[in-house]
Amino acid sequence: MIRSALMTVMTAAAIKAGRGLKRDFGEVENLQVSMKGPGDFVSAADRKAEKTLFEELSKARPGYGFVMEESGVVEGSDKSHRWIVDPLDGTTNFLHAIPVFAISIGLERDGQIVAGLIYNPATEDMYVAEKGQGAWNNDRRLRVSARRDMAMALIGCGVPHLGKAAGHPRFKAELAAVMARAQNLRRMGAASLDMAYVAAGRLDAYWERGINNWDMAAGAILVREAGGFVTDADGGPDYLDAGTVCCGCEPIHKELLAILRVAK
Ligand code: LIP
Repeated sequence: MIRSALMTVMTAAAIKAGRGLKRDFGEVENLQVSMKGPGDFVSAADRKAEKTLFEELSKARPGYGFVMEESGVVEGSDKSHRWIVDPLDGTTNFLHAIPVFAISIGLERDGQIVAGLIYNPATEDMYVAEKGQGAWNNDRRLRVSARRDMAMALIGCGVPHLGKAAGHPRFKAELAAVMARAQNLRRMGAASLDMAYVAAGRLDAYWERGINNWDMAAGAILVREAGGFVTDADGGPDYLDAGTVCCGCEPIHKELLAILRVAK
């Protein structure tokens, strides 16, 4: 377990915001059958969680900047630090009352992610990592998978939704190529949890295109502190800016990149 002042701050903020999300998630299950549906309700839940996170983190670390999914960029007086926050990652799962969603908080210091937290309030699953202090799931130390054989590997992925039809041809080519080599694939619907599962060794690797820095920031340090590798989906280092990610244990990450590179 990480017992730093920083992780205490991040954990307290996530748990406070998570209480509201957990309550709203219970409501969403009732709204599934209503004509209006839960759309607006989920947007309100998302914004409420973000407001709580902003207030709690600002109180504890005044001056830090923010990059947030709903409210965008808030410049801080401390130009070295910024929080990269997704208050509700896995929005579509939440909307459909599927308990696979998370609060994701990353802390960037001088351009490097130095701490991350991913919390699923529906399952009380808390994943934390801090530079040099390892990656943890509640009080279990995390290590990436030891698998070396792609034919035995379980690979996470992200399916572009209907509104991202431009990405469908490339994804279909990549999916076909990976299906021909990996044991199987999984589509969880929340990038942060996909990366937490890679850090926990449950997934051997994961890739996705068309996601945001707030989806990846916390997951990236979790994977690295668990002994894994993180690049963009083309093998480059600037995944947060590229909006794509490929991560995993070293041999499977390397082989997955090679498969994606030639997928046409
Ligand atoms: C989601 C990601 C997911 C991706 C979805 C969406 P959101 O983030 O976690 O991996 O496939 O398109 O971007 O929108 O739920 O915060």
